[in-house]
This record gives sequence, structure tokens and C-alpha cells, in this order.
Amino acid sequence: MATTIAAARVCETPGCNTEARLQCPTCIKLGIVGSFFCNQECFKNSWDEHKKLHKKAKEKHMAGLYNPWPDYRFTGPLRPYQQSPRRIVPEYIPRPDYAKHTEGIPVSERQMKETTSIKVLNEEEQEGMRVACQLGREVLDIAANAIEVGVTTDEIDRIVHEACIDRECYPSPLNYYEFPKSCCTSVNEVICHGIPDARPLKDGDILNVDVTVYHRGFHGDLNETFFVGKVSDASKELVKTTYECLMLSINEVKPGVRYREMGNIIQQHAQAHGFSVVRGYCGHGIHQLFHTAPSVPHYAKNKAIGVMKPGHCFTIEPMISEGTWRDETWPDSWTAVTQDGKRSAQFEHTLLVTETGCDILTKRTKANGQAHFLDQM
Ligand code: EYF
Ligand code: CO
Ligand code: CO
Repeated sequence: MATTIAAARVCETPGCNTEARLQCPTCIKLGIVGSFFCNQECFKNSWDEHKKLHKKAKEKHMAGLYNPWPDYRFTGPLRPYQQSPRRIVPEYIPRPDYAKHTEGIPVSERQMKETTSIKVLNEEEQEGMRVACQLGREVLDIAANAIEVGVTTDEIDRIVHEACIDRECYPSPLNYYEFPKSCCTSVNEVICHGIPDARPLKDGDILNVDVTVYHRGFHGDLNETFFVGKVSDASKELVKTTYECLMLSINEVKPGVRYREMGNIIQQHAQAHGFSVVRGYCGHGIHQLFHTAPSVPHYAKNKAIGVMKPGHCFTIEPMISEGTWRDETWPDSWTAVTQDGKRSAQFEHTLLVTETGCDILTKRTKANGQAHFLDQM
């Protein structure tokens, strides 16, 4: 165990009182402030006592009582809990380029970054998307059935991860720009990209589970917001309106329609119910790439480029908030939350533009008794 050099303090070893510049690396990682030692020898000699601090911090973290970012002002009541170790995908499952890259860089996406031209999928590619999206649907439905008071979001992630592997899918979020988990779980004031952790779901929470699977070269992306136990009427109204925003915009998808029109439909409906539309995150083109052209903003009067054509594949995934539309990101660099700490909900489908409208590739095809918020309204 080596130490890290920092500004001078006094050595932690009882009775030492020497100037200390070496900081314990585990303490840095765990956010424990003020653990300094004068030299490696002192650090080694104190180890048996010192490591108890790590154990205490981890126990607090498991219980959500530990703040890893003492200088961060949380916008709402939610706090981060401990994350489990990274999950493994067996080698035999084909994976996207970023899954093999140490820094999680999607090289093939980056090559297309500047292009606004939208790929028209051929019949074989469309079939690839249909299969991936229906597998994604199965995975989300399995996760949905596990949601109840007391279940942790890490357990939801484990279920998603295993359901992916059972279907020969790679969970697309895992290692995407180094994202640490297999799905996103966004609770209450989290807008999107919440990281599954040891927090047990509470009665009255709303929980979005966002699943993307990569199967035989194609990504299928969908999400839904679920009720945990008994949810307030205000949260029910938020979730219902968000679902309506998605379905109203999907109803207008057909060849010749401008992508920028989706935002007008969504904002009109959200505002009519007193809610706001998040502007920082958009729907996206999806096929062999997880995120590509077009970008599909959900707010009105946007400047999105492009007109829908048969063979285009893209997501619509409106995030609708009770209060402000403004977002900020937790110091973990992933979790997007509302700036006022009020709740936000989201629904997402992957769509294929057809000659006359669109196919909802991620729709429910089986009346399988799975949890859906509409059944609990
Ligand atoms: C680089 C991520 C990267 N991004 C998008 C990466 O489209 C999605 N859901 O519908 C989606 C899902 C994930 C995702 C999971 C991980 N990421 C998140 C946040 C910032 C960021 O910056
Ligand atoms: Co998604
Ligand atoms: Co998406």
C-alpha cells in the first residue's frame, strides 16, 4: 500500500506529531478527509488501526449515510450508496468497440461525430434492429417484475445483466465512456443516467429503468418509469403526462416530418400539465451505433436537422420535470439531477420509420402481466 503526496498536515499516528504530506490512497478514494502520515513506515505501523476507518466509511456508504463529496450541495434528498464491483460479460458474447477499449471510447461513433446524414437501414439491418429491440423489451420486463420496496437498484442491475447474457446480448451501457453498470436506474429527482447502487427502493419512489442491449451488431434502447409501492397523486400525474408526451410524439412520426417537430408536440403537452421539458439530453439515431444522427430534442422551437425517411431508426425519450427543466450532474460525472431537487420522469422507445408511419420496435408484444405504471394508476 503506497501513499500519495499532498499539502502538509500532522501525522495521524498517535503521539507522532510530525509534519505529514502522505495521504492514504484508499481514504482519497472513499472521500475520507484528513488522513495524513509523515512517512511510509508510520503508515505501515498504523495500518491495523487505520484500516478500521475504511471499514466504517464503507459501512456508512452501504447505508447511504456517507457523503463521498463533502463540498457538493445536493439538489434534493437522494444520496449515492455503495456500488458493487464491475460485472463481467462472458467472452463468447459479441460486444461493441467501446466494450474492449480501456477508456470506453466508441471509436466507430466518434468517426461519425460530425455527420448529420441519417443512415437508411436495409431489410437485413431492419430485421437486426427488430430482434435487438424485442430482446431489450424482454430484459426491461424482467427487471420491472423485480421492482418493489426494499429491493436495491444494484439488484435491478444484476437482473438486467443476467437477462442480457441469457439472451446473448451485451448490456450496451457497460463501459460506454466507462459507465460502470449494465443499465441506468434513475430515482425521483434523477433525470437520467443514475448508477445502480446499494440504495433500497422506498415506498413512494418513482424509478426509471433504462435498458439498452447489443445483439448481433445492433442496439435496442428503451426505458420506463415505475411506481414503487404507493406513489403520490402528483408523481402519478408526472409519470402519466411523460408517457403521453412520448406516445403523442410517436403518433406523428412518418416520412416527410421534420425531427425538430417532436419537441413542439412534447413541450405543448408537458406545459399544458404544468411540467417542464429537460433540454440537456436528446433522443438519438440508433442501429449498429448506440448514439448517432439524428439528434432529437424534446423541447419546442429546437433546431434539429433532418427529415424522417423510411428506414431511419431513432429514439424518442422525453424527460419531463415537476419544476425546473435545468439539470446538473453529480460529482460522479454521470447522474443527471434536477437543479431544484423536484422529481423527473422519462419513457423511451426505439422507432423505425416505415412508408406510412413508424413501427415501435421496443413495444410490448405480450400481455404478460408485467408491471406497468398504467396498471397502477
Ligand atoms: C459522455 C453517458 C455518457 N448515454 C445515453 C453514457 O441513450 C441513452 N439512454 O436512452 C443513454 C444511456 C447511457 C448513456 C448509459 C451510459 N451512457 C451518460 C452520461 C454522460 C455521458 O457523457
Ligand atoms: Co435508453
Ligand atoms: Co437512448
